[in-house]
Amino acid sequence: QPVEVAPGAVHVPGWLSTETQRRLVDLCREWSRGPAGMRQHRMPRGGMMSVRMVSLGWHWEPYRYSRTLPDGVPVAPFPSLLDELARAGVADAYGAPLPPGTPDYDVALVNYYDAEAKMGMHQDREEQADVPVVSLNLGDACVFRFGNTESRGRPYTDVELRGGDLFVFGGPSRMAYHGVPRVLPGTADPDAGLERGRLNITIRASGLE
Ligand code: MD3
Ligand code: FE
Repeated sequence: QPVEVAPGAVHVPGWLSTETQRRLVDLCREWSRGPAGMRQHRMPRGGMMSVRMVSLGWHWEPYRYSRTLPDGVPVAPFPSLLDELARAGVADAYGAPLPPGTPDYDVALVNYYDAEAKMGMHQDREEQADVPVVSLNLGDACVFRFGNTESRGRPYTDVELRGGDLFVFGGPSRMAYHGVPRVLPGTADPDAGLERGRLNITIRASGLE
């Protein structure tokens, strides 16, 4: 069932059971509460991001990871459940577990997209470890744009990511430009716990500390 979109970029549609999706949506609601909860951040060039985020373990700020949010509030801890899910996801996507000695997963970014939110084309290159990024998708589907390693522009491939899908980005795909040009409102499975919007949990190894 895994589909290799590019070398090291593997899409596994329907990987999360409905029950696990509901459990993750509940956890995202918990993580969203409190002083270190869901926020809208400023972009490197000054505008506000349309995506709302919760950072767990570390917070990405232009262009480094920090243990504190921009106002000094400590980042909430990284839940070990997400390390377990990420490792299981890599094993299923690649057909083999991560090799022994691979650094642990220690960062998760929970991204919430309302119907209008989008994310521009960018690379994720602040991590100091070459460990595949794991993306878990909940709620509404979106158009995910997977590009090349040279520029934000063409060639790129548009993939529809739906609630319950897993995507793993490792090897040569780890440094590819990628973004979310649009959400597809009203496409969520009503039984999967999120009635509106899209949640994406990206799980990474910072290689720090
Ligand atoms: C490919 N998030 O948080 S998930 C991000 O749907 C981010 O919220 C998007 O891009 C989202 O940085 C896309 C898929 C994703 C995440 C990280 C990657 C793809 C990636 C890192 C390297 C290559
Ligand atoms: Fe990214």
